[in-house]
Amino acid sequence: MSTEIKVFPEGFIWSVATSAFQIEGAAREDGKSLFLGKGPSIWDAFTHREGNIADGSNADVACDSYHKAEEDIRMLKQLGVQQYRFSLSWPRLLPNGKPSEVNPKGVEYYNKLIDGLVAAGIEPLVTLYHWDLPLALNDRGGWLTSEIAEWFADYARFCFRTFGDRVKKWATLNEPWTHVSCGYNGDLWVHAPGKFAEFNEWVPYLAAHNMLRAHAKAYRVYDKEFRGSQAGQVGLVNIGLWYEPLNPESEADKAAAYRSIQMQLGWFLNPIYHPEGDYPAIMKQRMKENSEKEGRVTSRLPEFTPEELEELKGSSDFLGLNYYITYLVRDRTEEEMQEKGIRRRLHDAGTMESSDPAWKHFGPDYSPFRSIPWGLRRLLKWIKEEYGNPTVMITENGVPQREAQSDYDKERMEVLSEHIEALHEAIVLDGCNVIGYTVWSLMDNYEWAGGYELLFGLFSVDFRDPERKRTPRASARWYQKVVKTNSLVPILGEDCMDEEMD
Ligand code: PNW
Repeated sequence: MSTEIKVFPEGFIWSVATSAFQIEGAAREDGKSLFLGKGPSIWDAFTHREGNIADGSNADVACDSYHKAEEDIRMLKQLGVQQYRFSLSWPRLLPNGKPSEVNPKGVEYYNKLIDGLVAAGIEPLVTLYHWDLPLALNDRGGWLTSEIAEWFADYARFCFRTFGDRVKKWATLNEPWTHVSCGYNGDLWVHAPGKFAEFNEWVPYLAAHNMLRAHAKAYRVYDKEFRGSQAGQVGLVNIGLWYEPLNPESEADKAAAYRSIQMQLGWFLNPIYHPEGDYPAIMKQRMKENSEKEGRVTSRLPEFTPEELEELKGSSDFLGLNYYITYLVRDRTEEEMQEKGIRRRLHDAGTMESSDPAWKHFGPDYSPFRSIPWGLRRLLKWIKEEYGNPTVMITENGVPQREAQSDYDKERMEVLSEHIEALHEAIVLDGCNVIGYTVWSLMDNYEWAGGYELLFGLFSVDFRDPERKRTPRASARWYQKVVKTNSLVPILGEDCMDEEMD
């Protein structure tokens, strides 16, 4: 790292993130059977089915944040962050997914949290959907039914109406790419709803299609019914993987990297951010050719109607970007295309992905997490060039550790530092329009299929303690200084653990 002090532009937003299912617990609170309390989500069902979660755990209690709003706010105040990104649990608010039944206790909990944040001067960035679909809606087809766009728009309207007087930043969906790739295909991890793997040629594309339609509808609801009175912003959050050609001299590998990016991030951004709209041309072409080769008469990639294309275009006031990893990618030869059991994504893009063994790896063997900070800079530059330098908020970036590792989390400070430095370069040297940065996560929480094996918190949580005691790690103390000085400060020595965090 260079020694020059990296100061961020005035007004830069420092933030931390969580999501409802991963922290709240209280999975069956307030009388579910009468539909007066929280309804079950696809993740409640999934985690209670054997064999789905690495450590066999569930999130019935998780961080117990449903009962600890004050404590969570206290931690945020300690960090001094300007923004807190969290999500609303759709089934907690609307137990059967529809606004015809509202759970008043759920509304109460989020009111308390939002009021507390506003009183503390911390701006809420609220994600409407972070993967916890009401089970009742999944039973009627979930993301595979076209009706869900309306169901989601109704839920969004309910949230804008209920909380929009105080919430001025909304993200409709968290990472549709991950939700459909893992939830409907078992790529990377197997996630909820998780039983469609046998139809994985087309199911993820249909789910993604409906997620995009749902996003656009919710955005237009805000436009028409709330923007005038509430004057907030609505965006969506995507995960961006960066793809570097394995052999930078090879035209075939460069083309493979281009296809990979367009068929991952472009899949979700092109319809919204590209002046031409719709799915990326290269993706439509690949999907059509693949489908023809398979003897199909229509492409596995669904088509938008002209109205939907219009509704999607420009339907985002800011782009939430999550960044974790980069892959090396090369072209897949014709022979390699014939292999059995190729991952769907790689088959459809015609690519082979790998990692450089020199990249630092975190967590158990199955974990994809590695440190490639320069990938973030290249990704941001690509977004700037491809979509005309839109407003970007980094809505997640983080480093996992195993439970046994100490609260002096030197590695997390180092790796976050390197990413913040790359981000600074993207802003100052490349002119990327990035307005803020968010650490995943405020505290250790339920890491989906990884259970409690991968812990991302600036605060550790003792999951064996009924009180779920939270303790600031060194990285919390360090991030507090970054936020306070609006600059990248050196990581802290072990003696920082001797003092109380102020
Ligand atoms: C995010 N990848 O998912 C999610 O938004 C969080 O809920 C989650 O806890 C966090 O990251 C850590 O896993 C990811 O391809 C999706 O590398 C995909 C990747 C990483 C994270």
